[in-house]
Amino acid sequence: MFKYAIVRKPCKAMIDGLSDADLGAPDYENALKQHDDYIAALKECGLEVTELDLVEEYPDSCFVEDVALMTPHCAILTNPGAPSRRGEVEHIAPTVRKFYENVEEIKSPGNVEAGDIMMVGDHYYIGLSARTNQQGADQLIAILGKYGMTGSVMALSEVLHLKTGLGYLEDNNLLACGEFLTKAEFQKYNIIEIADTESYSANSVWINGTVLVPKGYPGTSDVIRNAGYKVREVDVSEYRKLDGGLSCLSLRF
Ligand code: CIR
Repeated sequence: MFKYAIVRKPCKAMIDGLSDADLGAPDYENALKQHDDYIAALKECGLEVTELDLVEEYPDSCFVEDVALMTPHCAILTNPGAPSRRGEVEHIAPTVRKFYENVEEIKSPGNVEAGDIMMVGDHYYIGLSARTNQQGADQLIAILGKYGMTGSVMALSEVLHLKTGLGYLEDNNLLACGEFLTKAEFQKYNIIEIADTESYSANSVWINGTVLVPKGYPGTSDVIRNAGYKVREVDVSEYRKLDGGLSCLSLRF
């Protein structure tokens, strides 16, 4: 069960955020509305939400998931592979330290963005991507080991972050699409296949029995409902324009 969430209000400069999506610039006013509804959804799932002020100098700073990994035993401040995002870490650190006594750090030349990390119980899958490198993964696995947890790495070829194409729904159920459907490591899970046409929604988020699903992907909502979950749709279309998924907009712990 998760108790808390941390989010950061998007800044106006988000229109200059990193993106390969080719969907145009986000509409700031609409992004703010969507962010409010995202927060409402987190609260409906029973989370106590800490809402951080916007940080204008970092266009991608609303994607807080990438800058810290919150585990049951420690928090780990990451070191983003995207140079324009590195400074976001010092802005999240004081809030992370309020919640955790044990705070660890990934250090250069290691890079990690936590959108590349998927938690399954005490195990953490780490995607090696343009943003997360082997040194970063090695540091992370050593830190996890110190606290009795484990990690393993996985190469990514098609997606930005590991969780761009995956979502663990607990109870052995794994949402997956594209390159992840056939990964040997995942065959022990009950794979719920997401159609290529709805691949963006593979990044759906389990929170205390409810699954937050991006709005506009009816096939995914149906398949998750059929698996026995309550579904709460959240419109995050403005964030999709920046390659951001549902999970990226919060830290949940
Ligand atoms: C970036 O490219 O870093 C941001 N525009 C989007 C980050 C999305 N985060 C995530 O998938 N965990």
